[in-house]
Amino acid sequence: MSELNKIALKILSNGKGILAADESNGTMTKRLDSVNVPSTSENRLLFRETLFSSEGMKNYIGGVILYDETINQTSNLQKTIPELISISGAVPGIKVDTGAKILAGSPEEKITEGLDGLRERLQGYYKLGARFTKWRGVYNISNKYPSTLSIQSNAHALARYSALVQECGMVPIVEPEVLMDGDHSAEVCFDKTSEVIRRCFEELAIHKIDLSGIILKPNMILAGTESNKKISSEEVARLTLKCLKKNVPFEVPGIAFLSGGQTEIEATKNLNLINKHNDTNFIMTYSYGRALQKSALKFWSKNIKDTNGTQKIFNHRANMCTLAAQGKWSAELEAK
Ligand code: 5MM
Repeated sequence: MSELNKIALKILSNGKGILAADESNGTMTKRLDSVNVPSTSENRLLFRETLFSSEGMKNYIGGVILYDETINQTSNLQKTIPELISISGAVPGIKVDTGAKILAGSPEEKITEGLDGLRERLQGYYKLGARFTKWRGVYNISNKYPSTLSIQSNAHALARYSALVQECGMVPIVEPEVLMDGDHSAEVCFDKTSEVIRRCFEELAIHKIDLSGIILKPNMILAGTESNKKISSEEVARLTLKCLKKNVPFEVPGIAFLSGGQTEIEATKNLNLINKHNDTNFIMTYSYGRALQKSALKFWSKNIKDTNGTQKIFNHRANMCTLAAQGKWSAELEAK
C-alpha cells in the first residue's frame, strides 16, 4: 500500500468524511453576511475553531479542507489550526486553486486557475502540516454547456494539479463540480457529469497519476434547481451509482460527494441511499461544506459565546452524515 493510499484511507475509512471549511474570504463573507455577523479574520477563526475543537471531529471527521488564511492561523487554544485538527485524529488539507475565472474563448464558462507557482506553494503547505489538497473545476449546464473547451481545459488543469500534489507527497482531491443551477433534467445531469468525469480520468492517466492516491469529489446526479422534473432520492442514488460505476477506474479508493446547495437533510438522505445500494468497492462518503455547517453557523451567529451549543449542532450533523456514509441513517435517528 502506498503512502498516498494510506492517507486517503485514513481520511475516508470507518464512515468518516471530510469537512469542507475552505470557503475563500469572499464566500465566507457571503455566509457570514447571511447571518449578520461581520466577516473579520477573528470571526472567521472563531467559528471555524469552534467546529475544529468539537467532539464530533474525533468520531466523524477524517479530514478538514482549509483555506490559506485559516491554515496560517493560531487558535485561541494556542495551537496552530493544523495542530488542532491533527489532535482530533483528522488530517489537515488545503484548497490550492486560486478560483474559477472566466474561460477565454467561452466567456460564460469558468476555468480554475492556480497552477503558476503551485509546486512552491505546496511545499509550504506541507511544512504547515497539510497532507491532502483540493482543486475544484466548475461546469454549468445549459443546451450548449459545458462546452468541449471547458471540459478539456478543466480536466487538464485538474491533472496537472494532481501530478504536482502527488510529487509533493500529498493526496489530491479531484473535484469536478457540475452545478445544480438550471432547468435541466436528471438525465442531462447524468450525461454531462459522465462526460466530465470520463474526461478527467483520461487526463489523469496521461499525467501518470497514482489513482490509488486520489479522492474524487463529484456532485450527485440531480435534476436542476429550476427543473419541474424532480426525482426521488432512490433515483438520485441509482443514477449516481450508475454514473460512477461506469466512469471511475477501480483503483480509486474513495469518493467524497459535495453537497452543492442541497439541504442538510437531502444531502444526508441521498448519501445514505447511495451507500445502501453501493455494490462497488469504492468508499462513498461526504465532503460537505454547507450541508455540515449551515445549522451550526445559524445557531452560532445568535449565540457566539455558546461554544457547547454550536458544537452540539455540528456533532449531530456530522454524526448523521457518518451514519449515511455507512447506509445506517434514518429519519428517526435524525429527529432524536
Ligand atoms: C467550502 O466551499 C468551497 C467554495 O470555495 P470558494 O469560496 O473558493 O468558492 C467549495 O469548493 C466546497 O468545498 C465544495 O463545493 C463543497 O461544498 P458544498 O457546500 O457544496 O458541500
